[in-house]
Amino acid sequence: MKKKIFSGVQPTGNLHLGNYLGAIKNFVDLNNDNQNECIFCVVDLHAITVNQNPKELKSNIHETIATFVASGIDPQKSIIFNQSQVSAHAEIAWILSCVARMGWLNRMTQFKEKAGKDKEKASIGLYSYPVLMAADILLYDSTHVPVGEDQKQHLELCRDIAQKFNNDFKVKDFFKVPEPLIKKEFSRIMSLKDGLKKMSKSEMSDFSRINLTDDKDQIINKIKKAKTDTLPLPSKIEELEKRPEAKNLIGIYSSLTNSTFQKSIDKFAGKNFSEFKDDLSDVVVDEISPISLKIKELLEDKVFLEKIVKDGHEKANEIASKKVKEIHKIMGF
Ligand code: AQP
Repeated sequence: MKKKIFSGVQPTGNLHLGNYLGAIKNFVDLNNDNQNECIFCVVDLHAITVNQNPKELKSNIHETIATFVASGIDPQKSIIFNQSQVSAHAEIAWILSCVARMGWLNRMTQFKEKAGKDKEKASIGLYSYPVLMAADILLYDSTHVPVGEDQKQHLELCRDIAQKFNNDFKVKDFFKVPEPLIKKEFSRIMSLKDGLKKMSKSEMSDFSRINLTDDKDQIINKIKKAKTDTLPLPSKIEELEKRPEAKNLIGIYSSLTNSTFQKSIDKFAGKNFSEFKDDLSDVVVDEISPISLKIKELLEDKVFLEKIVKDGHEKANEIASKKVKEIHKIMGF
């Protein structure tokens, strides 16, 4: 049985090393495995749960597609498309929002974090975002969803919604209950300025993240300025627990060198941060610079980028429309 893979990235600008190591790098590996059918979506309907400038959104959509391709996703093998172009996503999100329970959504920590103290002023879309995410996944009979650790809770909600729909309408296995694909180690990359906060596109300081469009000098400079502590690097994993910034940087190094925490710790034990940061800069530059250059090159060719999403849209729409017809029948519409 082929695995059906689905995942999305919001076109909210500043795609960063966290998005890459937590999600996109995984997408590329899945794309390269012929046992998989992959669909990667630019989730622009999710992006508008917070204010967006339409011009910037358009350019961020192009940048996200360019990032997918520059990172190594092959549009001939995988479907790449734009969520807003397939109207089934919004329609099925409505139906699923009549299945999901308020109590389930009230538990979502991402809403609490993103809405902050002013939750009365947050959009309804920000609150119901995980239901739209469930529609995205379930429309394509996805079996596996590669995401960063921060999306685990939303995926559990998606599974609950699928099971409740199947039970309520007595349609056993109609919606496939998807499995998360979350890397065990290094699944959450933290801010370079605060090891307790996740690296994020919307963080004000550009020095908190390595953007996938950063050039060599910017990467070196950001790593040089990354927050650390005054101690030398430890020799035991347990010692990292109280040192979040050191843990994060060693995690990034290990992830990029396909190594383990322990091996990286063994390599740098007792050394000072400036020595480690030189090596870290080298591996980040080696991985990210070619992607950054390729993104810039692809962004010059908007016709090519538009063609990718047009082709992807046709394929995605065909699959989704079939599922919508079946859902209509089940619902009695
Ligand atoms: N810091 C992170 N570490 C590991 N994985 C991460 N992801 C995001 N941040 C990290 C994963 O990247 C994928 C795409 O994320 P998204 O664009 O859909 O939205 P997000 O999770 O809300 O990303 P940001 O950067 O945190 O954006 P803002 O600042 O707008 O909230 C997802 O699979 C996610 O897990």
